[in-house]
Amino acid sequence: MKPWVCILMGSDSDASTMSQACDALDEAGVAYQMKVASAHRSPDRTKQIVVDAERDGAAVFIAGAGMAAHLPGVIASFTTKPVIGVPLAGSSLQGLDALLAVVQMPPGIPVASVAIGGARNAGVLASQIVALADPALAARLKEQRAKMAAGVADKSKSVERSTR
Ligand code: RP5
Repeated sequence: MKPWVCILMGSDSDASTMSQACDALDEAGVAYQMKVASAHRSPDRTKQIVVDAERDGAAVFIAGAGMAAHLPGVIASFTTKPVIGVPLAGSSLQGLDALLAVVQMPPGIPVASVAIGGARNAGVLASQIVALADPALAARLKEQRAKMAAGVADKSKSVERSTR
């Protein structure tokens, strides 16, 4: 069974940000599924999806939520696979509420957090975790880094100025 990444989000209103995780996984060639499951509004559905996903070979979970963002922590309570939380801005606190909810996990049930709205990095990090057991994927990720480095030099050319 080829490892894949299970992406969950608290609401369909999170989809435009969370799809950036899919973009990163597409670029890396890592399989995924993305669904809505709320820690508060549909706790039974959330548990079932996590249990089924782990049984079916999910290697990493990515969970995005805003406000009282308990979804990543609840997922982590149902699995020992790594869980990456994506705190989302969607309230008057602009994601700070979600960030604190995601990172302040009790000892023994960790959730790794990316930045507020950092779904792309969640996809990259999940790819790196899957690559631990996949040398071909690890090589592709190294190629992506090399392209990124070349891109910085290109961007510099368009803004470089000098008086010497
Ligand atoms: C959270 O509440 C969701 O993750 C979303 O970010 C936020 C608002 O949800 P909706 O009211 O848009 O469904 O659970």
